Amino acid sequence: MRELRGLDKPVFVAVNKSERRQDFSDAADFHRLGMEKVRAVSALHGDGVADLLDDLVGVLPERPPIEESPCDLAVALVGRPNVGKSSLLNAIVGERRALVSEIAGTTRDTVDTELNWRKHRIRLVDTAGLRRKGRHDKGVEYFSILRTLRAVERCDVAVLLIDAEQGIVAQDARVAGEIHEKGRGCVIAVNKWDAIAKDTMTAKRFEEELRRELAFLSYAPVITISALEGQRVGRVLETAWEVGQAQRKKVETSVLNDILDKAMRRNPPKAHKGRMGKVYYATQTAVAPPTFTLFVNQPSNFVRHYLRYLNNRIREAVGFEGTRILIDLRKRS
Ligand SMILES: Nc1nc2c(ncn2[C@@H]2O[C@H](COP(=O)(O)OP(=O)(O)OP(=O)(O)O)[C@@H](O)[C@H]2O)c(=O)[nH]1
Ligand SMILES: [Mg+2]
Repeated sequence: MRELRGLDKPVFVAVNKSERRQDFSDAADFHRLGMEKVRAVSALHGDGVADLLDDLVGVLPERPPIEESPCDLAVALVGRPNVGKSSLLNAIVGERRALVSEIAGTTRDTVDTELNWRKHRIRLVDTAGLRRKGRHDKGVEYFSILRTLRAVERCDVAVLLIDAEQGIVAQDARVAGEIHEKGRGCVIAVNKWDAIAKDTMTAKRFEEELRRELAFLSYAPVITISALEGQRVGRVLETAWEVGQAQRKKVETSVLNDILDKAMRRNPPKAHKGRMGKVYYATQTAVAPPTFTLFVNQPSNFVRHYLRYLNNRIREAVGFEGTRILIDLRKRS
């Protein structure tokens, strides 16, 4: 051990054959040897191995970004542990690619799967579920969150899975917020639809609850699915593709200005400091998410709810299902 310390590298101690020990009182002995990181593991049964791996991952140097093979669409499957992300991946791909189990936290790392779909190349990214705070899996939890955020960052469209049995929980809102903030496309898939008692109102009521809890994602299509039975899993991919297209859609400047003219004539912005708000000219300046720059006389005339009104009119006229739309105001005198 002295030699190991001399190397000036992080050292971890794995105390093997610990499967029979309930409390790990011997750890103190190992700490006395000057080793900071001591883990009781059982190579035979797998106890503690994941935690050890998390310790190791924690000291790895930042990797340069991985060169990703080009694809037409990257879809991330995100959601709380056990919601059925890996099951959905398997159902879409049609074979058992990812490990599925009833133990929350089965998927520990992000797994990419590429598939051909209608002559398009699609990358599906299975993620580790965002975990609730737990005393024993701090490390696991932290890295799961980081991985989810990273998966959202590098996707075009995120499929947010919600558990039909559990309803919407705080973690769902957290991931949803991230998708929205990053301007990624979003499809909401309510999974385990097979497992709940249903009447004719169930789907409607569930969607109402969703819209209330995740109001900012009002643009995201909702699909009720069963990854287990394969119900509507094809629709998920199809919808994700459409959302991806919507994200990259470009509106011609003349069309855009027509939409805005009409909307403003129907419902002009309130005068501010005695002046009427005017849009001289508008143009789409970005895609994914679609961003519209409006050159106006007085930005202060365009208050938040008025921008929402214009936003909705653009959405109505063009159809941007599954994607956020941004309006950017520029003052032009
Ligand atoms: N009834 C029902 N059970 C499902 C469905 N989809 C998944 N499950 C079950 O839910 C459990 C978790 O499924 P996974 O696919 O491993 O979930 P996950 O989201 O990948 O979980 P983590 O990797 O732990 O984050 C398993 O027991 C699945 O069989 C579904 O549509 N209906
Ligand atoms: Mg999984």
